[in-house]
Amino acid sequence: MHIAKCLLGIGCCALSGAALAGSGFCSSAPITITDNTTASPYPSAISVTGGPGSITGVTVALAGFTHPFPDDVGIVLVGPTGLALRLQGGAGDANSAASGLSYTFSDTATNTLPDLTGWTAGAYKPTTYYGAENFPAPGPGTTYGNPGPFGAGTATFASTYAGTTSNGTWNLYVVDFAGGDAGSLSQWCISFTGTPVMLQRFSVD
Ligand SMILES: [Ca+2]
Repeated sequence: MHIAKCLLGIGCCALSGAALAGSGFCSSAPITITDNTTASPYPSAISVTGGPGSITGVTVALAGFTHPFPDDVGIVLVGPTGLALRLQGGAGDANSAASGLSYTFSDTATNTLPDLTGWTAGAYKPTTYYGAENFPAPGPGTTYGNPGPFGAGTATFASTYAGTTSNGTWNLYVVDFAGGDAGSLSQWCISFTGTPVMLQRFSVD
């Protein structure tokens, strides 16, 4: 019964906390998107323990995205093994101001972020309209997976992270690449699907 209880999310799951596959891990502090430079903190880090040892899927949720000109904003995710994926770049344009917007990046989303208009809450594929933008140290520079449509990129969460571990530090690097306006993010969260290897911790009584 011990294992069964854990799978049902009751009883002994207090031992594992956020250990079950598919659960989310969230940042503890907001991100200030400073005009024309790196955000603060840079990176924003989430420490994952007890997550899947072999990832099949990743979802990143952003909460409270606020920026008067979202086109400025670039976001790259770097996993525990150093693998980097561009999540956002060049989306939105003039008259596309975002205020407290929450949305999610997922390989299974139908839509990409729009290039020239604002967007609403919902799920989007990682999207960049710019390439070769530099995320300065300790960021990954210009070495990150390109999800496109820039340069016909095809990188996804799966192509970047499948088979790697979720456990360790996940870093979100946010840069504002153009002068004139700034913004903020209230929080970001990351969740996984994969092999829930932590079940091996549970004993059968
Ligand atoms: Ca700016």
